[in-house]
Amino acid sequence: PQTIRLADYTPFAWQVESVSLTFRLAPTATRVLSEIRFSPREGAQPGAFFLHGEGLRLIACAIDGAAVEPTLTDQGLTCPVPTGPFTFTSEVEINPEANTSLNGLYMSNGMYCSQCEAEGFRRITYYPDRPDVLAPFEVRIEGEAPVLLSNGNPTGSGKGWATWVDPWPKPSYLFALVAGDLVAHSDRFTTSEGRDVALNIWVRPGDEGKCAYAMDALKRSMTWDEEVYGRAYDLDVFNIVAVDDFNMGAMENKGLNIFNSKYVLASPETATDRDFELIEGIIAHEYFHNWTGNRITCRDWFQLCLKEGLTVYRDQQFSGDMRGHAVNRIDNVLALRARQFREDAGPLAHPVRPESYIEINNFYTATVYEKGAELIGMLRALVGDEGYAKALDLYFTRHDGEAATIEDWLKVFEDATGEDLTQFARWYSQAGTPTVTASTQFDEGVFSLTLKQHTAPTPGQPDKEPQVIPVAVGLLDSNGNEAVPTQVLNLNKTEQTFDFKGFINEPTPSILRGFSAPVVLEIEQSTETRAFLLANDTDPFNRWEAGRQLTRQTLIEALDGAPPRPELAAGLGRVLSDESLDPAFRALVLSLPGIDDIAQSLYDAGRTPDPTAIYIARKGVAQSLAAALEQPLGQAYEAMQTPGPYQPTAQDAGKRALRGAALGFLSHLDAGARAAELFAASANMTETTTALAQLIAQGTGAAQISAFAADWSHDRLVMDKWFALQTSACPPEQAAETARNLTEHPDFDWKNPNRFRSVFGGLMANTAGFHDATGDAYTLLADWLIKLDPVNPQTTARMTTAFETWRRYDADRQGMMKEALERIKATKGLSRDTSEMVNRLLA
Ligand code: BAL
Ligand code: ZN
Repeated sequence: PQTIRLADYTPFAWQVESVSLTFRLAPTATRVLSEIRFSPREGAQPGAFFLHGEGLRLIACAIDGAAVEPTLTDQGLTCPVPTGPFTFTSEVEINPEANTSLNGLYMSNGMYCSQCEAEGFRRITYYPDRPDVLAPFEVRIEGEAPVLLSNGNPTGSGKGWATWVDPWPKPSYLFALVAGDLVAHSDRFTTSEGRDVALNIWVRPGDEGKCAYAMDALKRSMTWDEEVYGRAYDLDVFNIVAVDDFNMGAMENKGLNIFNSKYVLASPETATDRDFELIEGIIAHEYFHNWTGNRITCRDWFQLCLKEGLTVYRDQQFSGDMRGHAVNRIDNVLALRARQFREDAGPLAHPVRPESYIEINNFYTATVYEKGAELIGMLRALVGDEGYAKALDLYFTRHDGEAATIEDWLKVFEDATGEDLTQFARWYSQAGTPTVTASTQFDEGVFSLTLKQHTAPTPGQPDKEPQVIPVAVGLLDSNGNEAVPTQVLNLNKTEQTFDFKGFINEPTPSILRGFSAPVVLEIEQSTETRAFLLANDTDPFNRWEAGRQLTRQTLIEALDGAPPRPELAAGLGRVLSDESLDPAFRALVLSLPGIDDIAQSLYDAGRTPDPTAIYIARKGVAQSLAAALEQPLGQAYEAMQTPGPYQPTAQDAGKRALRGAALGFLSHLDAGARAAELFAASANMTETTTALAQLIAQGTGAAQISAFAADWSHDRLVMDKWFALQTSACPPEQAAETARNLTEHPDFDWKNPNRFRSVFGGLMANTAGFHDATGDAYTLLADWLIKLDPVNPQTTARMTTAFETWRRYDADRQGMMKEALERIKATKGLSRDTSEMVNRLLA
C-alpha cells in the first residue's frame, strides 16, 4: 500500500466550477449521473487528468458531450482532457445494499445513507475526492422513499423525486444523501442575521418522541455560536438524520448532519445522564463544524486537526458554559489521559498533524481531536482572551470559503496578536506527552519553582525539542488562602526557574492549574501536602487532582500490601460531606483511578503492571474506604435522591452521579442489597444502569440481567447498554466467557458497529478482564476482528487499539498479544485500514 506524505502535497490543477448529480436509487443498482464543470488552473496540463473512483461500475462517460474511454484502475480513471474549460459527464452504477463498510452510499434498515469523510465520495461517483477541491452542488434524487434529502436548500419535489441546491462551495467529503421512510421532529430558528431556518431531526417512525433534547441542544448551539463566535447559520434548512448503522459518532455534512442514532435519541426511560450530555456535546460539535470545517475546511487530510481540534475546543467551551466549567474540565482531562496519553505513550503515537499515513481513517484519533483541542486552549492561554477573539475573527474573514492549513491558522494568531509562534508550532509536529518535573526551594523569603521538561522518544521521533508550555501556578499560604493568585508561567526551555519573593513562611504551590497544558506533571509531594491541597486548593481542577494523586498513591501502595493511609479517607470524607461543593465535583473526587491508569503509572515508574493484582488491590482500597466512610456515604446516598420527574439537567445529573459513586462503595459492604433495591425502584435509565453495573460487578445480577432484557429487547440502543454492561462490569475472570456467550446471543448483530462495540468495547474497558492471564480475551477479540475486517475495515482497525498497550505487560501477556496481532496481520486479504494499524502496533 502507498504511503501518503504531507511533503508531497500538490494542488489540484483544475477548478471545479459546478457539480450536478442525479441519483436513481435502487438498493442493489443505484445509478449516479454526474455533470462536472472543470476549468484549468495554474499547472493544468492537457491529458494529465485523474478522478478518484472505487468500486464503481462505469456505464459511460463523456467530455463536452463526446464519449471517452478512460483508463480505469481500482483507484480511479484517467482520460485525456482539453486545454480549456470542459464538462465531464459520467454514469456509474453502485450497490448500496452490498456496502457493509458504511463508507460511501449504503443502506441501513432499508434507508439509504451516506458517509463521505474522509474518502467515501469516490465510492459514489468519479470525482477529485480531496478536501481542497470546493464546488457548489446541485442534486436530484429519484426514488420511492417518501423522504429524499441532500445538502443545502430544497428547490423542488414531487412524487418520487426531490432536488437540492447547496450554494456554498464544499469539498466532496461534506456531500450527503439520505432517502427513507422517515419522520421529522421539526422546529424553527431565526438567526441573528434574520434568517428563518427550518430545523428537522429525521428519525424512523416511532422515534419522533425521543428528539426533543437534541433539538433543544441544536437551538442552544446556534445561539451560542452567534453570541460567542459571531457565527450565524447560512442556509434555510438544517437537517439532522439519525441512523442505526454508523461507524462514527456523527458527521457534519453541509446542512445535512448524519448522526449515529445513539447521539440523537433520548428519553428519561432509555437514556442515561451521560447520554444526554453526549448528545448535547455532539449536536454542538457537528453544528459548530458549519464554520470550523465547512465554511473553512482543510487543505489536505494532514490538516485534520485544523477543523477537529478547533471544533472539539469549541464544543468543550459550549459544554462548560452549559454544565459548569470545573466538572467539564475534569471530565475532559480524564478522557484525554485515558485515550490520548495512552496513545501518545505507545506504538500508535503520532503528531497532532501527522506527516504520513496509509489510510487516513486511522488518524481520526484522540491525538488529532483531543490533543488538538488542548493546543487551542494553550494558544488562548498564551495570547489571552482578547487576542484569541481577534485571531478567530481574522481567521473567519481571511479564510472563509477556503481550504486552509495549520500554517494559516498560526499566522492569524501571529498577525492578530504580534506573538511569534514558531516554537509553539512544534506542538503540531512533535508527538509524545511532555513530562514536566517541578521542584521547589525556599530561601530567605524567596520561593523558587524549577520546571524541567522532557519528552520521551516516539515512533520515528527519537529526539525531542523543548515545547512552549503554559504552566498556570498559584501559591497558597498555610491557611489555604491564595498568597499568589494564578499566573501563567511560560516554560519554553528544557529547564527554567521562576522566583516568587516576599514570603515569611513557605507557601504551597498549586501547579498546572486548570490543567493548563497536556503534560504529565511530576512533583514530589508529601501525603500531607496533597491532603492540604485536596482540602484547600482554590483551583477546582487542582483540588480534584490532589485527591486523584492521593488515591493513585494509595492504590499503588496497596499493591505492595500497605493499608490505605488515613489521610485519604479523611480527605475524601470531608469533600463527600461538604455541601458547599457541587455534587458532580464530589462524585469525581470519589471516583478511583481505573486499572489502566494505574498500569500506566506503574509502567512509567519502571514496573511491570499486573492488571489482576491491580484489580484486587483496587477492590481492597474501595472496600476499606467504604468501611471508613460508611456513614457519610449512606447519608449522601439518601440525600442525593432526585424526587419528581427525571430532568436531564447538569444539577440533577450531578446528584445522581454522587449517589452512584456512593452506591459503588456501599455495594462492597451490603453485597449489592441497595443496588438491587434501586434497580427495582428505578424509573430512569441512569439509575437502572448504575444499579445493574454494581450487581454485575458483585456477580449477583443474573435476575436483573434477565429482567432488563425482558423489558428492553425491543429497543436497540438500550440493548446496546445491556451488552456493554455485562462485558465491562463483570468480574475479570468471567469477562472473556461473558463476551463469548454474548456473541452467541440472537441479538448480537455483529455487523452493526454499535452492537459490536458494546460487546468488545466493553471487554476492552474491563482492563483486568481483557488482560486476564489466560489470554482468552485476546484470542476472542482477534478472532472477531479477523471476521469483521472484510465487512467493516474502519471499525475493525479502530478496535485493534485494544492491543496498543501490549509492551507494558509481562512476557506472557506480551507474547499472547503479539501472537494475536501477528495472526490478524497474517490474514489473507486484510484491509488497508487494519493492516496499517497492526503493522504500527507491532513495529
Ligand atoms: N468529521 C467527522 C466527525 C466529526 O468529527 O464531527
Ligand atoms: Zn468533528
